[in-house]
Amino acid sequence: MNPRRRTFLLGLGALAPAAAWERESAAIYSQRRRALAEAVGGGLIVVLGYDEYEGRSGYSSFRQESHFYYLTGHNEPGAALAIAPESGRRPYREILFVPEADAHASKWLGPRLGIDDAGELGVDEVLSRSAMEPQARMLLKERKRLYGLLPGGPGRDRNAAERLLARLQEVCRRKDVRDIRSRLARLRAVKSTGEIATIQKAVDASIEAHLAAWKVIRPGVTEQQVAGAMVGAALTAGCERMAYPPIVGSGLNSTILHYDRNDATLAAGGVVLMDVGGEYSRYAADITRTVPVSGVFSDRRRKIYDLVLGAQKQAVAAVKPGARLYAHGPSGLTGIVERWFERHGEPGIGSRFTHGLGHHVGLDVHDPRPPEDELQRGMVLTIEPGLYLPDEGFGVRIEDMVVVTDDGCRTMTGRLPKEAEAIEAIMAA
Ligand SMILES: [Mn+2]
Repeated sequence: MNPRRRTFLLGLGALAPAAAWERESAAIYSQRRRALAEAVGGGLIVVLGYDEYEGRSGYSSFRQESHFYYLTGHNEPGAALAIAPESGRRPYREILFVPEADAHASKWLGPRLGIDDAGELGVDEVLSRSAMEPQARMLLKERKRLYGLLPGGPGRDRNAAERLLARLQEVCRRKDVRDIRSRLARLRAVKSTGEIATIQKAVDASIEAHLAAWKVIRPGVTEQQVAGAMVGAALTAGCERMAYPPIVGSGLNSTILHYDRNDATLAAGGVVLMDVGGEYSRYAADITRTVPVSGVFSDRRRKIYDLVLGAQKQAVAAVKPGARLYAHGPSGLTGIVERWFERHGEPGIGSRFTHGLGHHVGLDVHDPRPPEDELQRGMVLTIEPGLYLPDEGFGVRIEDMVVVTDDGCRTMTGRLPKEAEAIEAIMAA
C-alpha cells in the first residue's frame, strides 16, 4: 500500500471498508490534468463526474464517468472538475467540486469523501459542488473558450455534464465552446506503468474466468451456466464487476458478434465462443476464446480455427510503435490479416471477417479511439480476428490483449492457451 493511499483511508476514519480498490498516486492524476491544460492552451476546462443515477446500470454499483476518473481518481457520485490553464498573467488553477456532507446520502450509500477528505486526492483546491457554477462563470470572464465533453451524437438525451456546458454557454454568450474528447483520447491511449499493472490484474482474473469455463463445458450444459462459472471466477479473482455482459455463444450463436442472451444449450460437435472480461479497480479486460463443446475440434472447425489463429499470430507479431491498427496497406495490421486469409484460406473466406481487428482498452473496454492510427509504446489494445460461417453453424474469434513495447509488444493474455492442442489438453484433464 502506498503512503498516499494509507492517508486516504485514514481520512475516512473507522468506517472505511477494507476495499482492494487501487488508485494511482496523486502525482499521476495531477500530471494528467497539467497535460490536458497544456494541450488546450487557454480557456476553461469543465469535466463533470456522473451523479448517482448516471453511474448505475442494472445490478452494477456506481461506475464513475471515465474521463473524470482518469483526471481525478475520484470514484463517488456528484463531483466536478474545473481546470483553468495558465493564460497571460492568470496562473494555472484546478478545482475539484464535491457534494456537501448529506446525512441522507451517507445513510443510504455509506460514508462519502467530504471537502476535507477530498484534499487527499491531490487537486489544488477543493470546494463544495454548489460553488461550481459561480466559480466557472468567474473563471470564464477572464477566458475566451470553454472546453468540455460535448454531446456524443445526435438524438441522445443530454447528461448532466452536457446540460451544464449548455447553461454556461448560454450565460456567457460570447464564448466559444469546444469538445475535449479527442485530446483526452490521445492522453488516455498511452497508459502509465500503474495503469498497465492494473490492466494486467483485470486480465489475470479474466483468464481465471476462461479456465473455469473450460472445466464446465460439455454437451447439455447451458450457455448461462458457462457465463455463471465465468462471472463467479472473475469476481472471486478480484474483479469488482464484468467489463461488459458475458458473451457465451454456442453453435450458430457463435456467429452473432455481440450475442449475450446466453440461453441455448451446448450441443456435441459444435464450438462455444466466449468473449468475457472483468474490471479490476475500474480497468477492463477483453478476452475471447473459442473451444470445442465435446473437448475436441471437428476437422472443419479445426481448419477454420487454425486459419484464424494464424492470422491472429501474424497481427500480434506485427504490433510495434509506428504500426497502424486499422490500415489496409503494408504497415496496417488489418491489411496483414486480410492478406493472410487471402493466401491461406479458401476463396472469399476473407469476407467472413466482418468486424474491426481490435481496439484500445483501459478504463473502458472500448477506450476512446485516439485521433492517430499509429501505435505508440504504452498503448494497450486487443487483436481479435474472427471468421463467421452462419451457413455452417459456427464462428471462431480469438482475442488477446497486448501492450506496445519499445520494439514490439507483450501479450498480456499470454498465460491463456490458444493453440487447439493446448485447449483440448486442458479440457481433457
Ligand atoms: Mn474486444
